[in-house]
Amino acid sequence: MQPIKTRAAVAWGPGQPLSIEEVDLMPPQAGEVLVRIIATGVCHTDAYTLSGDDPEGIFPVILGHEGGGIVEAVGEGVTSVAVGDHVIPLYTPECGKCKFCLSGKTNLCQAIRATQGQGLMPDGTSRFSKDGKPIYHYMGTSTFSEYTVLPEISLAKINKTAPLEKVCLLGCGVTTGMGAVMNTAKVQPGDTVAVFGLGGIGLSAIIGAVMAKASRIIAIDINESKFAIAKQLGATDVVNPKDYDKPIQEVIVEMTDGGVDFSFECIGNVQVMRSALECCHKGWGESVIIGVAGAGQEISTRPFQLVTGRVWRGTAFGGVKGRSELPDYVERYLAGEFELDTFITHTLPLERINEAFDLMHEGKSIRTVIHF
Ligand code: NAD
Ligand code: AHE
Ligand code: ZN
Ligand code: ZN
Repeated sequence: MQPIKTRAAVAWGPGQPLSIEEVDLMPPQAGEVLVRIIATGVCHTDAYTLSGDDPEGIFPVILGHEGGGIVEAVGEGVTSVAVGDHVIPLYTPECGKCKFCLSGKTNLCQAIRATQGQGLMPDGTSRFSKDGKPIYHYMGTSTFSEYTVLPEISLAKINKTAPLEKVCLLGCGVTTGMGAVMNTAKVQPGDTVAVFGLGGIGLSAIIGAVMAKASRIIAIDINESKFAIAKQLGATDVVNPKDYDKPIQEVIVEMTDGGVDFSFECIGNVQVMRSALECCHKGWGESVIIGVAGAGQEISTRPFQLVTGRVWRGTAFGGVKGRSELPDYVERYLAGEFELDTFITHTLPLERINEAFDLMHEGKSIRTVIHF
């Protein structure tokens, strides 16, 4: 197979708008797959890396990690996917063989984590270039390109009847929020829950809490325009911290007779992470960090918060193992267990992808889905 040209949104440097370019893409090498991306969501993590706050951020790069696509070609030795298969790219791959995959304790496969973090394919090189100069991959997925190359272990093969322009959201946001509640926290019927931040992740956590039959779901955001959707999805209470002259954790502790059973931080704000921990019930409350914080930022609390039984944990991709478990999320969507339309507040062609970032920063969108 010869190299091809592909339309892609290139991030040439931190803080710069993406630039739509025709770039060169090398064919898939051994163990790699060429995928035609049909649609991709824009997640806050793309904006985080574009901003320059990501310690692993590297430029020039093709961002995007919430895609849905169709296999166009396979490299030597690829057996688990074939041309025409519908796939969701995985920034958390699943090799099934590494210590992490075999542990049964985590979804954080480490088989290719080092090269992925350097913006490279597992052989240490990039498939993307422009005028002979390499452009880096992002999170092993680079879905802001019409065509992209991924390792075979970074693809979940899904039901062909699923609409890719919707289930692309299961490539990150929706799976992360639902999985954090059901997989990481394992919320049980009757539990009380607080969700901080009502973007794509927080709203998906609300869906997860409803599915887990939580008795109370307190949705917290400083942007009240998010409250209607939160209530529609099942939040029982909505709270704006700006309405109170005391710390929001005190407000929630008072509302819940001592604190919630579980809280979820879906923003990436280290002060809010502290509030999320401290609004948990003494003795057993657990707080799950989902939000990604900028370089150099650290969390803090009084150790007494943990001595007295609160638990602080975190989750990536909702603890979901992409190849073995994500196809079932697609089936559950197809079976009508949850919906995705509410999340897709905007759709745009690739050429207008910068508007998706504007909408996110202005707090006007939940998810913009980009079409190619
Ligand atoms: P988003 O921008 O769509 O939503 C964030 C929400 O937080 C907004 O509604 C905003 O109004 C609200 N918010 C901001 N500051 C607040 C504050 N001080 N108090 C209360 N609410 C506040 O973002 P998203 O796409 O939903 O992503 C949320 C976070 O999750 C980001 O940090 C993202 O990088 C991270 N993330 C992590 C994972 C993971 O696997 N751990 C996966 C996806 C996203
Ligand atoms: N590169 C950042 C960390 C970014 C991060 O935590 N990414 C999450 C996924 S966010 C998806 O929207 C993740 O999967 N983390 C696990 C991992 O191995 O990257 C940094 O701080 O260096
Ligand atoms: Zn994401
Ligand atoms: Zn592995």
